[in-house]
Amino acid sequence: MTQAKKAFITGITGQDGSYLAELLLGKGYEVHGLIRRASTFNTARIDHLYVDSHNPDARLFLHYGDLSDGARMVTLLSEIRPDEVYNLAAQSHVRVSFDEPEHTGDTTGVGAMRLLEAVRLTGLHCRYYQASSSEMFGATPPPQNEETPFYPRSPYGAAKVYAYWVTKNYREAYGMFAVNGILFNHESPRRGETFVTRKITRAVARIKAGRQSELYMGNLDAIRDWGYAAEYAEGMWRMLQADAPDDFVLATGIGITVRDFLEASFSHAGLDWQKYVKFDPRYLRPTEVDALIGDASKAEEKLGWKATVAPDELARIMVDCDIEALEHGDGYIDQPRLSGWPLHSELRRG
Ligand code: NAP
Ligand code: G4F
Repeated sequence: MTQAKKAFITGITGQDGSYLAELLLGKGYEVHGLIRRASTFNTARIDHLYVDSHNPDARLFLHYGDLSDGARMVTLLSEIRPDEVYNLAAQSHVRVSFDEPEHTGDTTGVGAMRLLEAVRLTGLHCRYYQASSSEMFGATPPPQNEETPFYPRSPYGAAKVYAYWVTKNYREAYGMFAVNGILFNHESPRRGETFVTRKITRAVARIKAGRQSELYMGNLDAIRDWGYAAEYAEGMWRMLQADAPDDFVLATGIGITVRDFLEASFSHAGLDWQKYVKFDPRYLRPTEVDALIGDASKAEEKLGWKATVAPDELARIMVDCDIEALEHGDGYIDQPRLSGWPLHSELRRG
């Protein structure tokens, strides 16, 4: 019998980590995830995947650790000996990175180097995925692809540029199979509540239910290329299955404004956004990224990956799920709605 492949995911409790864990378990992997110790549980996005480790069927294992602790990365990698490492952990909020620049640089930037160095020190021949970001392009106008110069506009963007280059450097210096997935904004019903799309769709559900009457927002003119996160997890995995390590953009190629996303979300619930949305300058950034629209033709050509959910359809999916979540209360987890990808129904809630 061939042994199951082992994957190690940092950031497994986040939006992308939960979809990636689902995908890999569905493909028969043994999945190991890094979680931070907290005084309350922070595993809501992966609870539906968890089987007690005493059960012989358990294939998801969680380990305490933090990207700020390089020694822990070494001990964990030596114990687990994964075939694939996905570095998704980061302080991932751009606005927050202006408030916590040092912490963001330490986890989002130097954290990647700690993990790469741990791979090197343990001598593992594993494949490494770095969660790079379209935020690295910053002020460089769209469309952006793998050749577009970086011009980060936030401490977060600058930290991701460092992580991108250190990943490339470990590939060139030590011959590691280390890749950068340069992902444009991708969202889902599991998106953190303070990112703009989820803030909007959650507000729509609450306004519809009479639980909220106003929504305070910042810059409505920013353009983003919002795709569906579950599809992007498939793209990450495909990058690590390629014959040679390379860097890839994943995006839908469609850019819409925050205002357009408001319109799509509120109108789907039969509401007029202009009646509820108010301006609050606290949500502006000292430097803004005006427009991100990706060109993912390299991923389509070399990986056979193409986004199938457009931003307006995504808004409708998220509004429907937020309305459903309000009705379900605690413990609700969305069902990935993938038209073109293999489904893993055995992992879903019945
Ligand atoms: P997310 O929901 O904010 O999840 C971030 C994850 O990182 C969480 O599991 C968090 O753990 C963990 N984490 C944060 N700091 C850590 C630390 N010091 N040590 C260990 N774990 C830590 O982010 P996401 O949307 O899933 O994004 C995944 C990755 O892709 C991130 O690196 C993000 O920057 C990058 N990215 C995201 C997008 C996007 O549009 N979603 C686009 C491009 C790139 P807790 O649960 O304990 O907080
Ligand atoms: O949803 P956002 O906070 O996402 P942002 O800044 O684009 O960053 C996300 O995507 C990056 C990829 O490009 C990731 F790397 C990063 O980790 C993160 O996932 O803001 C989107 C836009 C911005 O222009 C922001 O100024 O929405 C604008 N916005 C307007 N009002 C708001 C608000 N953003 C937030 N979070 N909250 C508001 O009230």
